[in-house]
Amino acid sequence: MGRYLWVAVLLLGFVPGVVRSTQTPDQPRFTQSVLATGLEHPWEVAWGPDGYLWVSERTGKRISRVNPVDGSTNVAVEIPEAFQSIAQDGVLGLALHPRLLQGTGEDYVYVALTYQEQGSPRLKVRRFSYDQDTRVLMAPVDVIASLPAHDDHLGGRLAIGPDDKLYLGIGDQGGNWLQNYCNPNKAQDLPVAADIEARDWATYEGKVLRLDLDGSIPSDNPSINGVRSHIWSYGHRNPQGLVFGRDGSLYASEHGPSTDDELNLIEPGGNYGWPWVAGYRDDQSYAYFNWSASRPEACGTLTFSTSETPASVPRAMESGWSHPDFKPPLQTLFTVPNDQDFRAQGGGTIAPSSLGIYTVRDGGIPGWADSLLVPGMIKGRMYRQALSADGRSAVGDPVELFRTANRYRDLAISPDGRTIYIATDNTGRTTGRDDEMTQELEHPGAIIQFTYDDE
Ligand SMILES: [Ca+2]
Ligand SMILES: [Ca+2]
Repeated sequence: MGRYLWVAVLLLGFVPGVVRSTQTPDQPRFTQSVLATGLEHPWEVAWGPDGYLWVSERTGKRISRVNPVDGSTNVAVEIPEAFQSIAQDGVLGLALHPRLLQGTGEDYVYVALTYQEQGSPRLKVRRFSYDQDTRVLMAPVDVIASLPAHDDHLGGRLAIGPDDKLYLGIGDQGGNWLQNYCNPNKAQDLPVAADIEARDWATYEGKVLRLDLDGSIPSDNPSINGVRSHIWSYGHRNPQGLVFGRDGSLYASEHGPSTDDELNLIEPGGNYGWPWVAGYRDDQSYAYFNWSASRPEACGTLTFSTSETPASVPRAMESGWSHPDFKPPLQTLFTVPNDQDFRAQGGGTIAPSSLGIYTVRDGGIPGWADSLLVPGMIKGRMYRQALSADGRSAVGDPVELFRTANRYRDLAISPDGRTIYIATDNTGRTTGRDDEMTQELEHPGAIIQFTYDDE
C-alpha cells in the first residue's frame, strides 16, 4: 500500500472489526483485526501442525483450538482440577511435541499448571495424548509435580527444544518483594545431592529447568556446584518467555523489578545474576535489598516499600557482587536512569510475559529475520529486537510495534510469517495509545491478529 493511500485509510476511519495500527513511515504496515474473543485469560498461543492455534486458558482452565480462518474455537480438554486463585496461577505453559500429528505416534501435548498439594500451591507438568479423530486431549500423565508455586513470579512458560527436552521457566516466587518481602529469595540457591535424591525441588525457584520428556533429569544437564539436577540456568527473577532459535539457541525474557526487563541467551550452568544484579552489572537504578534478612529489626516488623528501605535491611550494590558464570543480558527493556523518579514517572519495564522469534525469510516481512518479538503487558505494545547473524547478540535498539490498550500475553506467528497472533489478558493495567495507564482494555480475552500489508 502506498503512503498516500495509507493516509487516506486513516482519514476515512475504521472498517468495523478492522483497525489500521499506527506505524512510523519506515516501518512495515499491518492490518489489525480481532480473530477470537471470549477466551478466559489466554496464556499461551501456539501454531499447531493441524493449522489451528492452540491456546491455554489460565483461568478458563482448559486447552482450546482456534481456527485462524474464522476464529471459531473448540475445547480440546478441560482441566477443572487446576488450582486457580490469583492473577498468575492456573493453566499456564503449553508445548506441542515436535512430532505431533506426524505419524510417529508421538501425538503429545505438554501443559504446565498449578494445583494444590496438602493445602499449598504447586506447579506440575502434565502430558496429554491428542486423539485426532475426536480432537480431544486425553490420557493425562504427570511427568513432574511438586514444583514451587506461590502467589507471585510463578513463571510457567514451557518449551520443547530441538533436542527433544522440555524447558520450563520458574520464577523466584516474589521473595523480598511486595507481599512476599519477608520470604528469602532463592534464585541463587542450588540443590545438594540429598535434595535431588529426595525429589525435593524447593531450590528450583528462579531457575530455567531442562527435563527429559518423561520428567527425569537429563544425563547431559550441567553439574552445578557438583550436583546434576533439572536446573539448566539460575539467578532468574521471573523468566516467562522461552523460545529457540534456528540453531537451537535458547532465548528467554524475564520480568525486571522497576527497571531492566531482560532478553537473555541461556547457557547451560549460566548464572543470570538475580537478585544481586538486574540487567547489566552497572549499579544503575537497582541495588539488592534483602528484606527477609533484616536485623536486628525482624522483617515482619517492617513495612515494605519500593522507595524507602529501613537501615536494618541489608543492601548490596551490583558492583559488589561477581560470579564466574554470570551472564549479562543481550538487551534490557529498559534500563532507566539513576535519577528516575519512579513515583512520578513509573518504571521502565514493559512486563514481558513471553517471547517469540521471527526466523521466516522468503516471503516474510523484509528485514525481520532473525528478531526476537517481545509482547508487553504493562506497556500495550510489542517490541522487535534484531539479532546478529550468529544470534549471539542484539543489534540496535528494540523497535516498538502494535501500540494498543491491551495487555499482550503471548504471541504466535503464522508459517508464512505474515501474521502475528497476540493473546490478550482479560483484566489488568496497561498503557493505552496515549501512554496513560488504563484498566479499560480494548480487546480483553482475545486473539488479535496483525497481518503484514505488502506495498
Ligand atoms: Ca539477569
Ligand atoms: Ca543493573
